[in-house]
Amino acid sequence: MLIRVRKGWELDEGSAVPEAIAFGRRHALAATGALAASLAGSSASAEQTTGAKERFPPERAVTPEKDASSYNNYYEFSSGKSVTSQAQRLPQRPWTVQLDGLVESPASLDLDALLKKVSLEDRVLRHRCVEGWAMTVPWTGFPMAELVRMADPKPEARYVVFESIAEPAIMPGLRQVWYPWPYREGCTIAEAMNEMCFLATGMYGKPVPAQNGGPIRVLFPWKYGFKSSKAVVKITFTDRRPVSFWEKLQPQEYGFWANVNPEVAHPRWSQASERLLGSGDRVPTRLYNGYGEFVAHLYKDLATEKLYF
Ligand SMILES: Nc1nc2c(c(=O)[nH]1)N[C@H]1C(S)=C(S)[C@@H](COP(=O)(O)O)O[C@H]1N2
Ligand SMILES: [Mo]
Repeated sequence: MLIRVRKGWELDEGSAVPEAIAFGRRHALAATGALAASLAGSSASAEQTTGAKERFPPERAVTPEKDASSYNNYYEFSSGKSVTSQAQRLPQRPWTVQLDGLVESPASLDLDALLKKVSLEDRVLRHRCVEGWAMTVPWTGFPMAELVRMADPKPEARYVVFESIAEPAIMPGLRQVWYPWPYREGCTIAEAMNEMCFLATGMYGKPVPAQNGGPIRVLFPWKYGFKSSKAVVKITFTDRRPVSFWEKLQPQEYGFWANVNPEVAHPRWSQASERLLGSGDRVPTRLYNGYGEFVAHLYKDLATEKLYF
């Protein structure tokens, strides 16, 4: 990406430096809301603004922050879309991410300590929910690959499992006992090492709000949104393919791979197009959510797998 910057909420007070030095022009724009405006234009204008080409061009207008942060899927709180006020009860610090399973270096990582070790970057990414809505969001975070390297998986490890926090005292959705809590998702090690697999701690130039999966969430921009686990507390390396939350519940409808493909319909609806949060416009859905150049190679030898649900 263009600029590797530490945002204010990721710094000790003692190491804070003046905004102009730490954040550069791009962040200064973000702070005034001009970043969203510039990214809403063509990638050419984003290029002029930032002085370089985006690694993952968003190719769409950035979704208004109020829409991306008020229309959420977060079943631990509710099966409705309005979870903002309830989610504020989830403390965002202290936060520990456990690395365990088939690794040489198991660890309990304090989030603030972890954020000092990784290379933070900004990415504007498209998100496609399996339900047929989509958003385009500016995130801050770091590549999952950095965490995989830290864990140092053993040769027999083949999959990575992400577990979300489950706090019954705070999360009323957990009382819906027919769901297989805690929320768990997974991928292959090759997918986790792909440059597009991201861990986000910032959104719209601020900490990721609790309702969007703060303080740390996974992003698989080329897969349906349910793969992108929120509020991750544990990352486990294993030799067995995990059965994830939605797959346990509805194996005919939600699979392990869940790559976006407009030509493979969900059993109950078409996946050919998607509705953009904010504008409400309907646009065609793209294979791998438009990120095929970065990820399609991961699947070339997996023709017998059900890659698209
Ligand atoms: N822990 C957890 N993670 C989750 C979910 C959830 O219910 N619980 N919902 C998923 C689904 S279906 C989607 S579309 C995205 C929604 O992310 P957003 O609310 O930030 O838009 O989060 C995903 N991650
Ligand atoms: Mo979703």
